[in-house]
Amino acid sequence: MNKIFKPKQEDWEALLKRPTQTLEDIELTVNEIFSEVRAKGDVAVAKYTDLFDGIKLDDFKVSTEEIENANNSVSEELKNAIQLAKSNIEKFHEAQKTPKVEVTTSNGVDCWQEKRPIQKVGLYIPGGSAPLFSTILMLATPANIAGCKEIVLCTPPNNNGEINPVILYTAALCGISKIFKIGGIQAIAALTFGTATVPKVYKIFGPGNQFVTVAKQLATKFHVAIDMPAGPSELLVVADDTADAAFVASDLLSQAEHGSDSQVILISTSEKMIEAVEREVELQLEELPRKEMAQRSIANSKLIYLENKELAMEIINEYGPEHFIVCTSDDDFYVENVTNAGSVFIGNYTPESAGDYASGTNHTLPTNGFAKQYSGVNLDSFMKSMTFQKISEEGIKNIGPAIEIMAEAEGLQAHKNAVSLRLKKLNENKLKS
Ligand code: HSO
Ligand code: ZN
Repeated sequence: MNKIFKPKQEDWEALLKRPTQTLEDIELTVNEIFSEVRAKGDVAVAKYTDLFDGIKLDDFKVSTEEIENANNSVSEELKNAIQLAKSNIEKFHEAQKTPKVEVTTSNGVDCWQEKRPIQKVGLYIPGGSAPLFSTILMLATPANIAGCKEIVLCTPPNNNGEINPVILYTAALCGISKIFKIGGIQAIAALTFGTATVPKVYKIFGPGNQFVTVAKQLATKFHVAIDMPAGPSELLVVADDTADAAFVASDLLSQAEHGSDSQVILISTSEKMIEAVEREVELQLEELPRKEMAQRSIANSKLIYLENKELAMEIINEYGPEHFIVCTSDDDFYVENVTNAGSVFIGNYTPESAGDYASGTNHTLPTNGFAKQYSGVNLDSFMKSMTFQKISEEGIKNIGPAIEIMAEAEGLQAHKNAVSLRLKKLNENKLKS
C-alpha cells in the first residue's frame, strides 16, 4: 500500500520531483557513434546494427515485398481500427490549418505570414517490448497534411532483420515509402548526417529510450531540429467522490504499464476515493500481462490528498503533467484553470487510452514538466511560419524616414542608405514629372 501524502505547500516541490536520469555515460557512446556514422555512413550503421540489434544487414531499406507480406499478415479487424484512428487524427489535424495572416501596417506597406512545410522530416519509431505503431499515425498524419516532401522512417529490426508487420502496414498506409531497419543512436545519426541510403532530414520526431533521447539532443548541435525533449510517460488524475474508482485505477495502470519509470499521480479532495482507487489498482494489477513493469511504476506513484480544488489546481499546474485526467463534480473549474498540461481528458468516459490511439488528438506530448513551455506535436510542428512584405513607392515614403532615423541611431549607415537611395530616386522622379 502506498502512503497517502497530505503535503504542506512548502513540500510540494520535493514531492513532485521527477527522478533524475544520469546521462553522462550515454553521452560518450552517442558522441562516438555520431562521429563514426558521419565519417563512414552505412558501414558504421551496419556495424552498430550488428552490435546492438544482433543482425548483419547489407540493405537497410524495407522492400516492397516486405510491405506486401506485412499487409497480408495484419488482421482486417486491426486494419479497420487503425483506419478509424487515422481518420480521426486526420480530421483533428486538418482542422489545425490556419489562414494566411495579411495586414497593411501603413499605407503601401503590405505584410503577411504564411506557413510552409518542413521539407524533410525523420520519424523514429522504437521497437522493443511494445511496438508503438500508433505513433506512426500521430507523426505521419500531420506531416502529410503539412505537405512535408520527404518523410523518412527509421525503426530497429529484430535479430532476424525483420520489422513488426503492423509497423510496416501503418507506415505504408500513411504513404511512407522510405522505411529503414535502423534503430537507436545509429538511426538518429543517419538521419542527422545522411548516408548513401538514408536521406538527411531537417527535423527528427518520435519517442525512444535514453540513448535515442541523448542522440536527438546531439542532433540539434548539427542544425537538425527535434520535436521535444522526451522523458518517461506521465499521468496525473484529479478525482473526487463523483469519479469511478475502477476507471481511475485503470487509467493509472494504463500509463504505468509503459515502463517502470512511468510516473502516475492521483490527486483528490476525498480520502475515501484515494483508498478506493488503491484497492482497485491492486485488483486490476494482478490481471495485467505487463504486471511487473506496472507494479514498479505504481510503487513510485504518489497519492496526494488536498483540502480543496484551488489547492489541487495549484499543485497540478506546478507539476505540469504530460496527461491530465479530470473526473470531478466541477470539471469546468479544472479545465478553465489548467495552465500546464500536455493533453487534458475530461469526465468519466474519457480514458487516456483514447488520446493514445483514436480520439484524434496527438499522443506525442511534453513530459518532465516541459508542458510549462512546450506544446505537444501538432500540425505546426511540421511547418514553419514565414513572413512576406511588399512595399510600394507610397509605402517607402511613409515608413522610410522612420527607418533612416532608427538606422542612424544604431550607427548603421548602410541600412540608412538602403532607404535614402530609394527616397532620393522617388524625389528626383517627382521633380522630373
Ligand atoms: N501514452 C503514450 C503513447 C502510447 N500509448 C502509444 C500507447 N501507445 C505517450 O505518452
Ligand atoms: Zn500510452
